[in-house]
Amino acid sequence: MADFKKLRKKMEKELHAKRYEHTLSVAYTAASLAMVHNVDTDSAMTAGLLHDCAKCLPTDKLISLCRKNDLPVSEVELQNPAALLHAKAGSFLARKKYGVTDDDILNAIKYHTTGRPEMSKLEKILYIADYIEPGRKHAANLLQIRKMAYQDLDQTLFKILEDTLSYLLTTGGEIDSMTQETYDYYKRTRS
Ligand code: DGI
Ligand code: FE
Ligand code: FE
Repeated sequence: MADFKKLRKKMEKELHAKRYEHTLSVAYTAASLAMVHNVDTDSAMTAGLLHDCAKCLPTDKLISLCRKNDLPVSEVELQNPAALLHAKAGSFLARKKYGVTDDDILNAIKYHTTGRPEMSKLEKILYIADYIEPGRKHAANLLQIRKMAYQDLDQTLFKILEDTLSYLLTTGGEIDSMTQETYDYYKRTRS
């Protein structure tokens, strides 16, 4: 079993207080979703604890970390590094700095902001937990989405993607090609 106490201490040092609190909330929300949807709770806790581990790096560090380690950076990611690059960089650090070897956990971290087509259950759980954790207050339809999350992962994922895209459209945020691809894929395949 992963040493959650150690990981928690490391994240407490690495993150600002509010981001650390969000991290704990995501970890426990992901674990509760894992219990309901028959996914390994240790993996969900680990993914939750580490998902934003690169979120508090300054932008220049974030970009240089990606460049130095040959992580591909798109133009949209470069324009929105705090929002988009922390997931990719976080997955890299989870492996290199925090010793995670499980690819499912690493992918859950890597795609927690944009999602991707054909997500695993763990990937969906982290993506959803990040959106619904109790500290989140402002997103549209939160009450409905929180209930849905404990019943149907795919339906919830699609609803969040839909709301995220319409939020980005109203705020003029640039849409990452992976966010769009994920939305298109789940729109096409949804039952
Ligand atoms: O790191 P968190 O704040 O906990 O949450 P997150 O990693 O899910 O997302 C960070 C932000 O990225 C959030 O405000 C939603 C936004 N986002 C998701 N997809 C896209 C995006 N922002 C842009 N510009 N483009 C996207 O495609
Ligand atoms: Fe994040
Ligand atoms: Fe987060």
